[in-house]
Amino acid sequence: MSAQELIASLDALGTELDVELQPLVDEQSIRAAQARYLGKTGKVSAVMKELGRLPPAERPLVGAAVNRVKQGIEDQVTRKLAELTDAAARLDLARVVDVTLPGRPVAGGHLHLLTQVRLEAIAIFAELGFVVAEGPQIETDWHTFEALAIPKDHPARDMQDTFYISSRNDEILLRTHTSPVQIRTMLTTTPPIRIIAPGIVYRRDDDATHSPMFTQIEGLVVDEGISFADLKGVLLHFVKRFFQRDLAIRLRPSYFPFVEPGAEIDMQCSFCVDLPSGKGCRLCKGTRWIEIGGSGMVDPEVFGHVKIDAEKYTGFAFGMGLERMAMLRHGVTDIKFYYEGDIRFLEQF
Ligand code: 2NM
Repeated sequence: MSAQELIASLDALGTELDVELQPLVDEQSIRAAQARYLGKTGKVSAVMKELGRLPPAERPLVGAAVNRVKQGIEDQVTRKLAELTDAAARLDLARVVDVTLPGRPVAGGHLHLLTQVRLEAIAIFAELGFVVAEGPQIETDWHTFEALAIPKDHPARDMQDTFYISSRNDEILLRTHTSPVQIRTMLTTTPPIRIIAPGIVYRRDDDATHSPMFTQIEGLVVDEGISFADLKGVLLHFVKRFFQRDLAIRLRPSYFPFVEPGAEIDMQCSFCVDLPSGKGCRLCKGTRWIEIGGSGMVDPEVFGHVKIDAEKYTGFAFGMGLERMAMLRHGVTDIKFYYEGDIRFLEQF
């Protein structure tokens, strides 16, 4: 064979091996194929034996081709073995991981109990035609106290009860109720007004039943001919809808500087209403009534501050604590549970 013919037959070996390797699926047979080409009695060695018959000048050319083809064969075998390990690894994985099993469920989040209760309360009042009003949590003394006819020496204004933002003046504070929202609405809106003001308020209070930060929902209606009967009708409807049963309410005379007359709102104790007449329960301290908020007819002095004609308009207002409402609805025993963020508490609702 000429040098040219030898090089051509060497090059053909690469393609030949490719065809041989294709169907092989185990290392042993791949190694055997490798030996058939590169082994002592292999196809490459056979070509090399021909080398001696060539004129010395042509031998280096064919020698270089032998080395190139040998390297090529090594590479083909290495690649084939790598493919095999890859496939084996995938097969192994498929054996230990059952891909048909359902996935691990991701725990879905939900709204905080207080947010749920707030939205439910808003929805009930919305059915009655109320719209939500909001305002800043950092307020002025005027919107929080002065406009509500709360006198300068009233205990609510005391440093003991109110968080003031600056120690040098008493003008800027954290609102202690959401009533400044009603004041702001009355300043910018002409009656009829029908608003509900839910939101966070702050007081210097911290014990088992009081948190320095809590949530209120207040309501305000101002129009011609609004009466105390309208107030009672709205509150009764709210309590029945919120607690989903036919509970009675009573309005117990009480004093707030910004309403006249003013009343505390009591509802029948939902925990012992079904017990045969008698002693009541721990929650209502045996009275069978539970206080849920305050209310009253807006004092004409408040209308004066917000330039609403008290000769033409009357109005009622009320306020309730949402933490307490949620406690009564869901049997929560300590106000601190709302704010600790303990998932074991939160996920129950
Ligand atoms: C309460 C109880 C009674 C109230 C009054 C007003 C306003 F701005 F119209 F005068 N807003 N909220 C009010 C009245 C709030 O919460 C215990």
